[in-house]
Amino acid sequence: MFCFQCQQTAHNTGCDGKVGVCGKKADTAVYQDELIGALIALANAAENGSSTEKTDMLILKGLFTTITNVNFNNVTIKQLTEEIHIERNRINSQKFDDYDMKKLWNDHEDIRSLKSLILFGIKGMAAYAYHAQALGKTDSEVTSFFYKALRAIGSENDPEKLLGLVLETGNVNLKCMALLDAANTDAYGDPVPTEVPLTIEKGPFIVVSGHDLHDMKLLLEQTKDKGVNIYTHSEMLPAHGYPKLKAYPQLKGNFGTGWQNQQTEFHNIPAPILFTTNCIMPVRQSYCDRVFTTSIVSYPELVHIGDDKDFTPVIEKAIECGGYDEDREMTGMNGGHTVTTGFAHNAVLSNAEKIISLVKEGRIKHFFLIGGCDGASPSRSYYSDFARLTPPDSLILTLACGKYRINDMDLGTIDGIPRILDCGQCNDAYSAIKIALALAEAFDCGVNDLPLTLVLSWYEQKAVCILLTLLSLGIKNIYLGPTLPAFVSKGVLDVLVDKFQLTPISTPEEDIKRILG
Ligand code: FSO
Ligand code: SF4
Repeated sequence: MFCFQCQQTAHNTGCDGKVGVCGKKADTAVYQDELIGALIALANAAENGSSTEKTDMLILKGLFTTITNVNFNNVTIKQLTEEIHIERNRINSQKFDDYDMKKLWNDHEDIRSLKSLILFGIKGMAAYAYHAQALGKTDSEVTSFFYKALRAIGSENDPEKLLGLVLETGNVNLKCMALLDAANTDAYGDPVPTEVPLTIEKGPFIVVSGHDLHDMKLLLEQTKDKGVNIYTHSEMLPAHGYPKLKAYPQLKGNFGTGWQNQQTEFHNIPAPILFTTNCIMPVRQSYCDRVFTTSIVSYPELVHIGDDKDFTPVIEKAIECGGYDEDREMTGMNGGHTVTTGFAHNAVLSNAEKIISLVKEGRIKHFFLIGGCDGASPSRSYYSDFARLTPPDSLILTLACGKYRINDMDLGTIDGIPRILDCGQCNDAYSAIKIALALAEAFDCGVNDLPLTLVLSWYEQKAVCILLTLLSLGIKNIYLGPTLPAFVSKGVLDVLVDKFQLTPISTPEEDIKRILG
């Protein structure tokens, strides 16, 4: 096997043994490569314009399936590859061979690096497009870019053209995140600031993980008046901010912290866990009979809730497990008892005038975006240490699962505005971008001239497409950690540093000094 698509890749060079650091086995990695090779052939077969909505859906599913911590199941991966072959033959009677991914992994390191940025970027974007599609929103520019990018991975070898496509991936992903933002807010309303308890009330409950708000809504509907409470986990936390989701009284609070702690946090849990997307980790014996998957998530021998979205087995399991006998007080990573979410673009920008006058009065001197994915590496304590060191006259925007390192900290308020503002899931980077652009407009300057610093943590491929979006917007001086991606070659890194001053994190003390100095 060879895989180097995520931050925890072995030795920061690549997983190439019998099993990857994430638990993905060598044969699964090979089947995932074959799936991507089949998608490239499908994109080639569709070049004459013969693709249909079914083809588009297979492209999204195929890319999403190969994201880190989504699918560990050889059977469903092979089934999907077979469906892709059938579709390729259906839309074009000419013969199109699958692309051999070994060609890519063995290519010149700069070409491999540029194509990896495109491939991993469109994997992340496919997840966002899939969620938007579940709510009935598609965008032809976003859809057709998947085909264009896949074809280029199979055949383009001009580094300049590939670099252009890397930035185009970021640009199209901005449209895709806007599409998902519109889908979520049209369906469930604009998020409002909401304090979320971390205490688990006694009685039956279900823990819902992942990003899919549509699945969350369906489960809330199906648990109405059933005496079963619902708790969010990891990236599902922002669900609490959406008016049409928070209206369900059984949506009680949040369970646990970032995805990487699930094996300890789910140990002997008296409740089922539903994974709607990544990040699922290899399931331990002490809770394996209580884990359910749906949508693209797949794991051998777990019960999968199919497209009919009948969550009865999950609800029955919750009743059977019974939950805790007494309310169970839990805390966040810093000992806090609640966390707050719901500061998406609408909520923050409705306070824009106040924020602008606080800046003018010198009471807010700097904005930080400290966010992105979490992960197991001990060096990720950088982000909590960094947040603690930020001066009291600064505001911190946060998003994605990396927020759990800071979201229960009490960093106080500035004139009633909490110093930590949770914009939402990773795709809600769109909100952070909207906020930054609005501030730049108010101060009549460019985003790079604002007293704003982005301090990002990355883990999997959604973070890749978000980083590309930020670069495509010309945002400079981004601090990135905990390590730089293994798939970025020295030559490509030099270009990114030269063009965008992309900066690897050092220590919180040094970085803060450099930023504010
Ligand atoms: Fe995290 Fe996992 Fe949202 Fe990712 S739960 S790591 S970037 O899937 O997608 O932030
Ligand atoms: Fe290794 Fe990450 Fe690939 Fe898993 S997804 S095999 S940890 S590089």
